[in-house]
Amino acid sequence: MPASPPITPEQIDQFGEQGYFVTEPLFDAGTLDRLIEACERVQAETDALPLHTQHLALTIQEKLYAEGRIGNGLRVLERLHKKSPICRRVCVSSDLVKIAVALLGPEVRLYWNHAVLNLPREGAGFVWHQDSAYAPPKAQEFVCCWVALDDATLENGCLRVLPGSHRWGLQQHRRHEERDEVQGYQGEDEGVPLPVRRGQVVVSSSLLLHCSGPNRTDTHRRAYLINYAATHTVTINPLTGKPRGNNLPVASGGQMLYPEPGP
Ligand SMILES: O=C(O)CCC(=O)C(=O)O
Repeated sequence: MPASPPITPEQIDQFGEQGYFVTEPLFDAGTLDRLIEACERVQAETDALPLHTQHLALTIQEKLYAEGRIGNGLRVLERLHKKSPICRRVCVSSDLVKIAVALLGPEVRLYWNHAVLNLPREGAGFVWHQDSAYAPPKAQEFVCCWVALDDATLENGCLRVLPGSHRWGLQQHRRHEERDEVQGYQGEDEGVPLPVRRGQVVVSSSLLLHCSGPNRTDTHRRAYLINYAATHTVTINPLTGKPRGNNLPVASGGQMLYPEPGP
């Protein structure tokens, strides 16, 4: 029997038509607090490394942030499933896997996960982009789960989406002049803001154009992003001979491979 998904038929329809939907809170305060603690620990451990070691430990995107080349008051912490048991548990054993199975089919892999910390008063947010533009091969479509670790508001930089833009296919992305980000939409449409309470999840197609706003408050706006792909769509990296991304199977035959309470 396939796992019963914690989403409604209406949400599945909205995902198909508009490219996203917003869940009710899926995580309790204890889990969210533990995720925040994990982010703080990983951030502190990275910052405590001597700069040359730090740079060896960082991914290319993290290096750009560390060097201030993105310089927009954001911190990105990647591959948290390898650095924190609670992050791994959320990636492999939570309702998110059931949502991914409902949207992608019975064979699902964890494709990528990272936390975004939009810093108090400093964070500028992300420019319009499709997540597929960051993920080779460029046109791959996967499912992105944006888990709010804090309430996300218009003031602190909640997500904005362009409903239906996932149907436009992969847009040409140009490097932003001031930030080391790519931008896939230059139009006038301000999109739809998605303020959410902590624990709610914005589930979107990786082809949906989205951005986030600046943080004009004195507190953090943090989110944990977990991406899942249908196993057959994950391509092989010719350099390593291995499937791209985090490459961790999380569901097979429609069943979670690590049902609660986690491995
Ligand atoms: O959390 C945010 O501010 C947006 C993050 C985002 O769009 C991304 O990492 O692709």
